[in-house]
Amino acid sequence: MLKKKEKYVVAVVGATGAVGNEMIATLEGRKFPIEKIRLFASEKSEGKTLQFMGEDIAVETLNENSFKGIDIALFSAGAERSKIWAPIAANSNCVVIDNSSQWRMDPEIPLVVPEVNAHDLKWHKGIIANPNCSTIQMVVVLKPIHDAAKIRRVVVTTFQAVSGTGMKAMDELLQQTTALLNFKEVKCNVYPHQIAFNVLPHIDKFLENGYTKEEMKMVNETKKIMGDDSIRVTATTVRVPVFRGHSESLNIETDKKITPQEVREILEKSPGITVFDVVEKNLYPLPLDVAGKDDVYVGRIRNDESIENGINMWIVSDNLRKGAALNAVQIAEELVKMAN
Ligand code: NAP
Ligand code: 3JN
Repeated sequence: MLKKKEKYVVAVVGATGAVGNEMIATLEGRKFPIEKIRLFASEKSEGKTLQFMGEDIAVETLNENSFKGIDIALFSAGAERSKIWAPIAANSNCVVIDNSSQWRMDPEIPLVVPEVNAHDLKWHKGIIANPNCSTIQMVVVLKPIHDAAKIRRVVVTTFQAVSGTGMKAMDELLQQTTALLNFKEVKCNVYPHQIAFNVLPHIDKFLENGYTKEEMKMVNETKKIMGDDSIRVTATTVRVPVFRGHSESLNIETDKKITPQEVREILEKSPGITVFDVVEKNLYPLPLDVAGKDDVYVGRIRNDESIENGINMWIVSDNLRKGAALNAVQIAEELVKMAN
């Protein structure tokens, strides 16, 4: 448990990455009460410095004693690193907020989106898991609807930005686009196919059931965060040539009838959501507009006319902010509120 203090020693593990960079910016932007920040990355980054509050901070590599004196560590260095280092950190009385999939489905570890299940933070034992970006933006919207009209089934298709894959993927989209516009040959290193001017129905590894790991993360994580195993979820996750901002087409079936207007009113009152739905003026959320913003944006709210109790909508959120860094920092803020 976090001890109450005026200011905390905070670490970012994976500080040089796409998510780590955003974590540093989010801690700074939200004025998180920081006494000292420690930044960790791989040996490749030894000698690098990163800026925090106008100061140059040296990037360190991890060792068994790294977490001594650190109150909170935000991890975004991948599941293998989390598997090794999160328990070591927790044993040093450091609370870990882990962005990887390593601990998400462990029944001993809470999986938290503060707008949905901040109450689960009460039972953490030193490690808290941050969900997958596509799950986070979906459950922020599902929860208030579920409270008003129990959700039976969700059919979701995602349109995910390349920043979800990290720095190298953003570089690959830039390189490929530049190459194509200059009539040069395209190189594919990160994705199995060209991503520039293309759409790939494939995120993370394929599993035996024909789904990808990303799709099954959305199915399983949603049930755990919502605390309801009865919600049926089916997902198709797709990579699109967008730098930042994941979009999702959501189809929801509820137990009882709920109208698009009721959904609009419920979502307008819910935390972390902006309804942006003025189709007469061609207004709906777009990743270009939502990049750099905190909320989950919802538009195209309409009846599913093919079933009795169905709603369709379009949701967009910044995958590096609410999908990763912001959610992790919001968890840290909740821990600070709960500290004693
Ligand atoms: P990225 O841009 O490739 O960055 C990876 C980071 O991990 C870099 O800082 C890298 O340091 C660091 N790292 C690698 N090996 C390390 C080691 N042995 N010790 C310490 N640090 C090490 O990837 P990213 O997009 O930021 O994603 C990082 C991780 O965050 C992912 O693997 C995933 O688990 C998680 N993630 C979660 C979400 C979500 O949906 N919530 C979204 C994206 C990513 P160097 O620069 O020194 O190599
Ligand atoms: O691809 C995306 O848009 C989100 C990617 C998330 C991700 C990337 C690499 C490893 C994860 C994740 O958060 O589930 C992981 C992982 O930790 O398994």
